[in-house]
Amino acid sequence: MQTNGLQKNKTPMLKKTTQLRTLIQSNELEFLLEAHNGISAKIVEETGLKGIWASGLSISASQGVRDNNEISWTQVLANVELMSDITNIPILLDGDTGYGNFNNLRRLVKKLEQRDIAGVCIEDKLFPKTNSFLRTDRQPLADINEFCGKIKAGKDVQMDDDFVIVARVEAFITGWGLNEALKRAEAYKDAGADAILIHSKLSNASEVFSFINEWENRLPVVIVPTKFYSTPTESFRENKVSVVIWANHMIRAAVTRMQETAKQIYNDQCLHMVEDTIVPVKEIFRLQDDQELIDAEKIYLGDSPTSSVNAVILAASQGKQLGKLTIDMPKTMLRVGRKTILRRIVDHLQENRINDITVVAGYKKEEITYSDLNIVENREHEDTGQLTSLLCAVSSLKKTTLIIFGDIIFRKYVLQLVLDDDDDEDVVIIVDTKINPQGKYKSDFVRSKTIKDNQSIFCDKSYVKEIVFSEPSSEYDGEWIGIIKLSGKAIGFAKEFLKTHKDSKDFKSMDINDLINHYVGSGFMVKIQYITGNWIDVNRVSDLTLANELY
Ligand code: SPV
Ligand code: MG
Repeated sequence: MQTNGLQKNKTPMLKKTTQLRTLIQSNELEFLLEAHNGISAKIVEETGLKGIWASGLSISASQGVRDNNEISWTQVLANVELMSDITNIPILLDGDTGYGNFNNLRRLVKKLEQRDIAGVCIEDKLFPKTNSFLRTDRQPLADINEFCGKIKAGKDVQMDDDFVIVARVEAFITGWGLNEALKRAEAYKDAGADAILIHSKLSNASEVFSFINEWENRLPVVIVPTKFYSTPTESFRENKVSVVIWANHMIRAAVTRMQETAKQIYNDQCLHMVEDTIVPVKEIFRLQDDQELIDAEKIYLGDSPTSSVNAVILAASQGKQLGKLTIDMPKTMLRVGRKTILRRIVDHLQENRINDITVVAGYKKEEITYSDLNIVENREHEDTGQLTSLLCAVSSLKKTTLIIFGDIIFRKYVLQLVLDDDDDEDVVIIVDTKINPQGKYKSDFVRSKTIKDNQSIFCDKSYVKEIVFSEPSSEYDGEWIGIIKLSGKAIGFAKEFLKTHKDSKDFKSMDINDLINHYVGSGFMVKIQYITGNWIDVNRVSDLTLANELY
């Protein structure tokens, strides 16, 4: 099977189970750090730590519930699956008591293996468990035989020999002494456990060290120094601890920063003070590995018919007829509903995967602040026409270029009509058939010719005979709305036209309609795609009012 670029870049890794087994059996002191969801797991992995503790306490806390098996085991499973999906280091799940008896544990092990979780730790208490630092005097221990049966059942059912089962001894936690702890550890070892987690609630490591001393490394020992955090790590090393679990520090760190941030936002009712104290959104995208999706899209989506199209939006004019509304901004930046006119056009383009967008700005160009656009300037916007603006964007006339007026609002399908037109013509324009002959405002009206095409299911095709800037009249076939697609020879023609005419005395007053007529006069077939309504040219306050009603 042919591989693709993404898979080739993957370095082969050891199985997660093998990684965890190696870590537990290594002669060095090793560490696991708690994580409770996908993003915290990823953050743990990025530090270089070799493994993750999927803490029951932290997973519960992150959902706002108690560490008393209040969330179901399948909810835990779903959570740990997401953690595993996003990371390459092994996860040891804190499986509490195994969520029931031996049979429940069998099912848990099966489901964990299916999700690439490297191991599970089970504790010798009763379901539903209570956290080891709460009401410990009232916590009964599991019957030794019953717990051994559970371990055996788990070991019997695991498919991968390297899957790890850690048996957690809670004898110290519940007030039993060293002998009980040793007795249990021994039994759990004989039942097949891969390591013993010896837990303690003391603020020093005396209990765990006394256990280790007697235990003599018959199985690797795992500890959780949440309460005896002040014991130096070097002592753990000297005492031949195998693995230290930092069990809840990611959730506690998150809670600290969330409380601070929430309080600050509540007090300030604004974001100024917090913005620089938290990660930028960009960092979230990085953690989510957005880049991988960009790369994958290149491979799997391929070049869609529109991805090689770019756009030029002519948005240099102030829009004086809009009066006060355009004193401080160009009309392209006026809002219609929740979005500016320009943003609406850009969104339609981007929805069609057109991301190479150039805007020719002029009046109050600094008001056009969108960072995803390439802005060029027509400095002479006050006394020049559309072709001067187009000249400012001449380097943006590429393979297939859409030119769009920056003051029109149109429905999404209008853009699709012109993009989907894959006939051979190099110039396609959108024309509205609806003309109000009583209308008083001048616009670009079109006279067309129709050519019969019996080959096509759409039969007849319409082409521009002439485009005239004039008062409306029924003698025209429609109104050009200000969207034109140029491709093939039409691109070179436009560049040549701009070059040869730019110094002529009437160039300053020339508009795109002049270019269209030059296309027609030079033998280009300027194809028409008709629409009926569904767009608004925002020239006056009444247009804006209408646009706000409709969009
Ligand atoms: C956990 O992290 O959920 C643990 C360790 O089981 S402790 O909270 O210390 O019991
Ligand atoms: Mg726990």
